[in-house]
Amino acid sequence: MASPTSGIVDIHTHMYPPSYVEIMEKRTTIPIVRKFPQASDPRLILLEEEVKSLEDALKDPQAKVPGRPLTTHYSSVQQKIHFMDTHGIRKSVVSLANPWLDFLDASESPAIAKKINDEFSDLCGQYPRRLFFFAALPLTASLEDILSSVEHVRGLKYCRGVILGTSGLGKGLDDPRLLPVYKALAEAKLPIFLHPHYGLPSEVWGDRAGEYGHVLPLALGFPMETTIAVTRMFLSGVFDEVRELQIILAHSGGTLPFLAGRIESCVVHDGQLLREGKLAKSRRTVWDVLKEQIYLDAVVYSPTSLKLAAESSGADRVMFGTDHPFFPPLETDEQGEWESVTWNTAAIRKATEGKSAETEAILGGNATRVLRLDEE
Ligand code: 5CU
Repeated sequence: MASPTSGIVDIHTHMYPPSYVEIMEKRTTIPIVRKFPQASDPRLILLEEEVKSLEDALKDPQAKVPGRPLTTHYSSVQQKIHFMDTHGIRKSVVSLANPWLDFLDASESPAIAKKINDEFSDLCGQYPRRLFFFAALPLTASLEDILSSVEHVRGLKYCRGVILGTSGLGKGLDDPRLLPVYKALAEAKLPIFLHPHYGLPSEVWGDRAGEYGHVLPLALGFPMETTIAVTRMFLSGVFDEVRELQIILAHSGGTLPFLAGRIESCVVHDGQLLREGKLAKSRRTVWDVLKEQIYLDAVVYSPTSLKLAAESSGADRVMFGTDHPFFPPLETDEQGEWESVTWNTAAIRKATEGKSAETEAILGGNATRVLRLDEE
């Protein structure tokens, strides 16, 4: 077992606290938790691509079980600490997993947000200096309620930012109605942790998608969703309008580091943008925003990709993450080491070989500095 004092910080690690699991148990559509006679653990069904297998399993007890097993890794804080100790992780910034509060009615989301954020705060309080959290916002509620929620979470001792999906108030993150929320978050010094959930429309995966398991929606749909969301933010001018806004992108920014050059080229070759006066010499490029307002997690599983992330944003802006409890080992004991974690630590060490200050920074130093994890 690795030492829990090695200074590794995990900023991409999720939980569904018990009250959120209870909500999912009562639901009839995704996100849903259901028991099936053909499986010992209850199943957690989250993604649009899993709906067909949910329907099949409800009709036929011989059918393949849908979703993933809802093990203690999803909802037990003791299990989180065990996982951290097993992988030498000293501190974690835990967040509610997708789809957060996106599916709740406006009449209930503010109260549920408060309850869940308080629950996260209490869980962190059980392990001071080891656990912090990104809060969830009730984005289906009124602007007034969302801003009250920001006020509430900024007062919670262990809160270090908010986790946000890409839907915003229903029209994406370039929606001007979100500007007051971005301004409130910037003013409260709460970074956004931007995380995908919706992927791409199922049709793009083709007729044979069922043969390929979760690979297409998770390996490609998730990162493209993030890339599109943050590019829309960039094009709409959000980053110029709210210069203090800080955003951490899941999965190393999706494909943003790889596509930033192409985005820039498309911008400067667009006649409409030129006519509208949006191509002034003084404009900030995607590269500027990547280096000034964007942080990237290191959940990318490859030294080649990690080098690109670190070069795009700066090695001082990339932060280790695990995506726990997703991607457990399939053939070894879940209480032992997870390959989905060791791939990422190995990628960081390889990508920063010979530059130990960068290795330490990405594994924990950056998160500690940016998210104030040495303060209690
Ligand atoms: O396996 C999955 O579906 C997921 C998910 O839903 N959310 C996430 O963060 N990682 C994997």
